[in-house]
Amino acid sequence: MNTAIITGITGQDGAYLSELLLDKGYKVFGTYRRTSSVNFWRLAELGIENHPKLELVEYDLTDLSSSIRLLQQTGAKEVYNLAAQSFVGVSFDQPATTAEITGIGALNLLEAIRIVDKDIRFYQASTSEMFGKVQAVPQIESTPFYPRSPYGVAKLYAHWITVNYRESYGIHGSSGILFNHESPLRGREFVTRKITDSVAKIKLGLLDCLELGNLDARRDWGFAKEYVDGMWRMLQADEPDTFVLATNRTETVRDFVTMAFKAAGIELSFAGKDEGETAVDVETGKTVMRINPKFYRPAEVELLIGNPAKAREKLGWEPKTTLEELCRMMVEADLRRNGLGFSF
Ligand code: NDP
Ligand code: GDR
Repeated sequence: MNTAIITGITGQDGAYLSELLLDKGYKVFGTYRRTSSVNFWRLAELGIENHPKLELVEYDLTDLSSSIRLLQQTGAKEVYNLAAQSFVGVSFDQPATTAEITGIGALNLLEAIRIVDKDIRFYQASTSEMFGKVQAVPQIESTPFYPRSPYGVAKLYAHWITVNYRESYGIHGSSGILFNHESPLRGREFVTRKITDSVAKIKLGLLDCLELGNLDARRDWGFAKEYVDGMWRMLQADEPDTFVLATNRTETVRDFVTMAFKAAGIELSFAGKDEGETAVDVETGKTVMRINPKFYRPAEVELLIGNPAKAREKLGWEPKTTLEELCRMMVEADLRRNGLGFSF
């Protein structure tokens, strides 16, 4: 039986990847960190919380001996390292913690693989944030990196240590440079879900106005469920490698705001600029979006757009869901959840 470890099982990608591997007949060990109240709502939303082949394991990825024991006790043949302090904004306030979890966490798993069994395959959740202040458009695997946040810097370490263990010890370690991917399971601190959740609340009369930071940032947004399939494909390939997963389309945060309100039947009119920019509901005349400078970042990634040609050619991977479909799916899920009186 195929056996895999997924670190970060409580996150968006951890949930979708678990679903995918369970559907393929894998035994999945999902790791979570100890907190006073662990929340498995995403696994519950997918209906896999109590799946007989899913075992939840407490694990601290900042601890090397804990990483070694994890591999020894599970006998897993594939490790997907998805756990991270993954919020760019927070990384400016907690740079050292971010380095420890997001950077050194990957090293601990690679060291454990080197010690326990070099044949274990490893996936590192790398990110388009490593391109940061972009050096070419669109970005591909060979585009030079220039991270713009402590998160991006930590991820760059994890990326290069994966490449280094591949080259030094022959470990099948692949790095997926994934561009932003979203879904109804996205955390509410990230901009797309913050927008769709707020749009739903405004539509239902539970909120007056959505507050955002930089509306001009451009992102290449895809559907998370399709991206976890790319992760799996990387570990099935004969050779480990580095792959970009992206849609090759970029839109501004402002475009996503317009799209989300439209999906809820609300037409917007924008006025003002910079910190004074607002959006008004054309029908009611009410201001439903305004800028709050507290959401600006000390250094911003202005433009991301990735070309996934290598993944298409070598892995047969392709994004299918359009941004309009994705946005609608997220707004509908948030309308349903808020309508039922809860929202995670
Ligand atoms: P989430 O933020 O939804 O999930 C992150 C996971 O990491 C959660 O399970 C979280 O656990 C866990 N985690 C955080 N801190 C620790 C810690 N100290 N110890 C153990 N576990 C911890 O992220 P996504 O699912 O969106 O992303 C998955 C991975 O892919 C991340 O590494 C992210 O950086 C990376 N990535 C994501 C992209 C995206 O657009 N989604 C794009 C490119 C890369 P808890 O629930 O306890 O907080
Ligand atoms: P990002 O995602 O930083 O790209 O990292 P996020 O959704 O947080 O920000 C995207 C862009 O939107 C701008 N923005 C705001 N962002 C947030 N969160 N809240 C706001 O109110 C707001 N207003 C404007 C941001 O400044 C930014 O430009 C995500 C994470 O999933 C990372 O883990 C992952 O590596 C990258 O995507 C690829």
